[in-house]
Amino acid sequence: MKTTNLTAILVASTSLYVAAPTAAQAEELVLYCSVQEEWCRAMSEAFERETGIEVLMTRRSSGETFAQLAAEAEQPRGDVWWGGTGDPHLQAAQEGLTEEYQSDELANLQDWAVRQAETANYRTVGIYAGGLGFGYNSDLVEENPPACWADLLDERFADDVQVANPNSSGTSYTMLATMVQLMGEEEAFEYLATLHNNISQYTQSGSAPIRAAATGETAIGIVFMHDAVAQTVQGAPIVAVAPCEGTGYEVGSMSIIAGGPNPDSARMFYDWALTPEAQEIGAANNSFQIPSNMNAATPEAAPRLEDITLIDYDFALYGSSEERTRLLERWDADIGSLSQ
Ligand code: S7P
Repeated sequence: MKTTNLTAILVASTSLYVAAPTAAQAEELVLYCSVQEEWCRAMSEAFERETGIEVLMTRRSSGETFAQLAAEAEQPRGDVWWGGTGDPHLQAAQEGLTEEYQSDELANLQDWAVRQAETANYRTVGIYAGGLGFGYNSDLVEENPPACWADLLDERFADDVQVANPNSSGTSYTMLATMVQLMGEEEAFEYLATLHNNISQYTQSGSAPIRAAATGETAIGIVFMHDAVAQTVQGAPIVAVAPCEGTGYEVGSMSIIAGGPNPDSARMFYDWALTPEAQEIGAANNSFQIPSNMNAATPEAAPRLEDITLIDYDFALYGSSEERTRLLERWDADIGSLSQ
């Protein structure tokens, strides 16, 4: 497997020269991957072993990958976008950046995964799910640990909370959309402005805050609960929390990029990635989401959706181009502009 260099990708995507496809390229797959690097690599290597098709993989956060697809729309360079939160996959579908495809494996998927496909007219599909929450370092927070979103506003956590920037991170956009749905938009932005007083850093990647909490750099990281659990499983003093007021969740998704250079490889990867065997690669690589294939084993450590108070997340609305663009613009104006 080759992991493509980010600079090379950016140079390639702005170049006016497009090489004609060759026979050798037909045996390649250009994979844009938005889960943890370890899982991206394991998936790429397993697909190579399975098919002999060489995988050129790049890992980027969900919002960044969406931006890359949009930037490359005239000359698509990628074949499949695998993983990452569902909202930007839905936006990509609406904007015609991804291609309609229905796999035979659809019949074996959980309802939430099929609904995701239906919402996008089959231009994307759900591959896993997981609830949003936060994690805290129990060595740093020994008394009265936070249990609710409201607790994160406590002055004792000044400069001790991290969350990602919602422009680059699907995790953080899920939080923004969750707050708007939980509280109403005005109250949500008031909450985020108050929370800002406790934020030490808006990271680029969604899971970076919990890695920082694991090393003691911060006390609390707002992340998907499975990303917090991944740290606990590796021995860090991290406790994952499902916020008491209720919370949103993601339907992690996969899409075939419209006009990509290797459409046959793309469909092969898509079908394979929906099989139980491929979906079980996550748990073996420290990723604890709920797989979308009903026949795939759910990792023992995975936070169960039925144990979390979930809101009825409106994926169609918050994954729409208009609403995602509008909310991100408002976040930039109201929150991103505040000094750190
Ligand atoms: O770590 C796995 C995971 O949380 O990462 C994806 C996420 O979109 C990538 O990080 P960003 O927040 O930086 O976009 C999630 O889909 C996935 O569960």
